Amino acid sequence: MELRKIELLEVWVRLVSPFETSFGRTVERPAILVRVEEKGGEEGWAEVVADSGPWYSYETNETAWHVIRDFIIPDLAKVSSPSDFPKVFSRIRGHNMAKAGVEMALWDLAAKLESRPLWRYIGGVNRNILSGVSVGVQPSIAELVRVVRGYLEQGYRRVKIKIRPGYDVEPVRALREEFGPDLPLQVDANAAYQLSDAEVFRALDRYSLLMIEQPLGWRDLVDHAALAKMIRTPVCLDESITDVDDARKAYQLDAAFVINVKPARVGGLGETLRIHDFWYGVAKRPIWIGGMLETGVGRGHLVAAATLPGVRYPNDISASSRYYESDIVEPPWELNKDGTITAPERPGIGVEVLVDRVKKAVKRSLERSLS
Ligand code: OSB
Ligand code: MG
Repeated sequence: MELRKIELLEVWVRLVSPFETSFGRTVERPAILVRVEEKGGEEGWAEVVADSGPWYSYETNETAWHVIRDFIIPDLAKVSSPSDFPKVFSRIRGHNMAKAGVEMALWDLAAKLESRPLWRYIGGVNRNILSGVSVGVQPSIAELVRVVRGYLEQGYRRVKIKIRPGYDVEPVRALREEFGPDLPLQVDANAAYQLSDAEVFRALDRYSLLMIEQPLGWRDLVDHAALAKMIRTPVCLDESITDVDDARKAYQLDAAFVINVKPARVGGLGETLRIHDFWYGVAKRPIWIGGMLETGVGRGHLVAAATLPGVRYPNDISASSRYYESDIVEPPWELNKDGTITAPERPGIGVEVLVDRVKKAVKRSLERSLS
């Protein structure tokens, strides 16, 4: 592919309800939409998910804008396929969300140039992906039960709740009491605990959770390995895995049974595939695909990744309506009655970006010619 142009469009999108985790509360979030265009006029789209503050990771929408504008765009013309991306930008340490935003736009473009759906283009096999829902910390246990019941009625196949010190065993106990032992249930601590909180994990261990996600430090592997030996519940890593090398080390230390792979966190779809091929293909362990409250644009890349054969648990990929009043793509992402989302057969991510709506809402933009 010969790239002709790149555009960045930053919009702020408001969630249908606030999303609260151990690191903070999100009501509205920035999304930097990336549009690349090649010489024949074909386009590719993706999204930078970095939040307004360095809470989940050190990146923000400001650092991502800076890194893309000043360090990625100047060398972007050297890239002639998405798989070149890591080589060309190997000098840039970290900033995976910034990299992923551009890299994934190239994957969408590459698939469209071959008139193939992105999920088939990257080797996906399961067209109907299992959709789970990630439920933020709620103001009360009664409210949590009510919110979860609503999602189950809509058809979501698995529930993940956010936990933090003081809001952990009690919400899990309440959900088990209300919905029984068969509800596929898991928890995500977003690195809010320490190994010395072992008592909490031993208590959670009695509730047959599918997994416990990122209980300990956001860069830790060693303490997670120690915790994994103490409990039966499988340990899942999110924040701690930023590339395939981290995955290899996690395997060597036995720090996790499962990885929540977020394409944005690991620098894009290329690294997603490498982690998949190692964790599933070599280590013979399962992955699933996590989200960052993406708009319909980023959701397209998540859906594609979730069709990979090593995805063995339901994903944090819900319908557009779970996040936004009106999404910025057409058609919006919908949940089937059986709790799956169907990967489209249209080329690329398979949804049209509502460019007029985006341009009306845009907070800042940048356009650079690449030829
Ligand atoms: O830890 O998985 C996480 C959202 C923002 C930041 C971190 C996380 C999450 C989620 C939501 O859990 C997943 C989704 O997009 O539905
Ligand atoms: Mg997580």
